Amino acid sequence: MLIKHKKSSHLTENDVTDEAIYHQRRTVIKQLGFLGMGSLLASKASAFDLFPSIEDKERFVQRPLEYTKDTTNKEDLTPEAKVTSHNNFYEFGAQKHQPAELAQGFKVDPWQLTITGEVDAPLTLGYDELYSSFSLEERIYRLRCVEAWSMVVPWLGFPLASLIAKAKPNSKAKYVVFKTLYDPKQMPGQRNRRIGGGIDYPYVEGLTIAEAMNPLTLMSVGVYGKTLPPQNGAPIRLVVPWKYGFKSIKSVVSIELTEKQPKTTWNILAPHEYGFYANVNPNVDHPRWSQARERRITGGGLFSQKRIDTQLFNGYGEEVADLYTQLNLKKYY
Ligand SMILES: Nc1nc2c(c(=O)[nH]1)N[C@H]1C(S)=C(S)[C@@H](COP(=O)(O)O)O[C@H]1N2
Ligand SMILES: [Mo]
Repeated sequence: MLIKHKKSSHLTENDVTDEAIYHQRRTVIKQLGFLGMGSLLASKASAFDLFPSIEDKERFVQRPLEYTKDTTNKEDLTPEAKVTSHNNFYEFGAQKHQPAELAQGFKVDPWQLTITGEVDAPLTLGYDELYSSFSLEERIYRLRCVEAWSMVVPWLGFPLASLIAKAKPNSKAKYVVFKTLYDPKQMPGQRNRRIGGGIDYPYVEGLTIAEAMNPLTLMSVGVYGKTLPPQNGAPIRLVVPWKYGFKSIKSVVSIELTEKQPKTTWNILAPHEYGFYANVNPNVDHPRWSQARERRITGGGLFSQKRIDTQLFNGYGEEVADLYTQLNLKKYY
């Protein structure tokens, strides 16, 4: 029996989504076990082809979602095929199509994620623990790249706050620093500066502790109801929906709590263009282009996009604006 923990209090998809989205998301929810054993077995034959192994196929079936939260007011999801084929993951090449191709053999099991630094209870999570230590939730978030394209993505994951709480931060913990795996053997962009876009690896990102503890900040292990594909940052990546996409660091092996603000990858590379905060802000242009609007990658044809206005904090002001009341957003971009 695969569906062990389902509580009657769990919402069904009908409780939380309207009719159009219900149909759009049926297959996803099927894979998550909401529709019971029969449909689960039926879906196994067809819908799980993207998984690397049978164990992975069953991962999210074993754990029902705590709840499904759509923070976009039902904007159309970007189709799965585009979410998994139009990527920025410079370790696997600086062109959008490269990660999906060059990351296919990326080995993510075994994996170790360590939480260290200004904490009383440092901890290490192995591959299986990434999926079993926390209740997984589905969160539908906008993703706004600093390059002015955007998507709407159904992530699976757990709040970063619950992970940090486990490590028991001490009073010196002011920042949270994340690092991506450094493994030039597996990552062509780390072997070759031209392929890797001139970045000094490992890729490093950071948040203030308040940003890290905000309930919107997610550690994601899946997308569209399945284990994360390598090009989206398997086995675990950060998702910070009110900041430009480059903050949402992929394939994380280390989380360190520090007293000092860290130097972060894009800020080191081009400090005038990419700040530490990187909050989505239509009123603060990139030196080389406007941030007032964005190209939303939508369903339909391969290149179908729609031009829309960019929202302050990517539309998440209600949840996060109070973090920045003391901050000059033009100076601290
Ligand atoms: N390690 C690492 N993380 C990364 C990147 C990267 O090149 N390396 N690119 C970032 C950028 S610029 C964006 S827009 C998002 C893209 O995430 P996606 O490919 O899942 O849409 O990942 C971010 N995380
Ligand atoms: Mo990006």
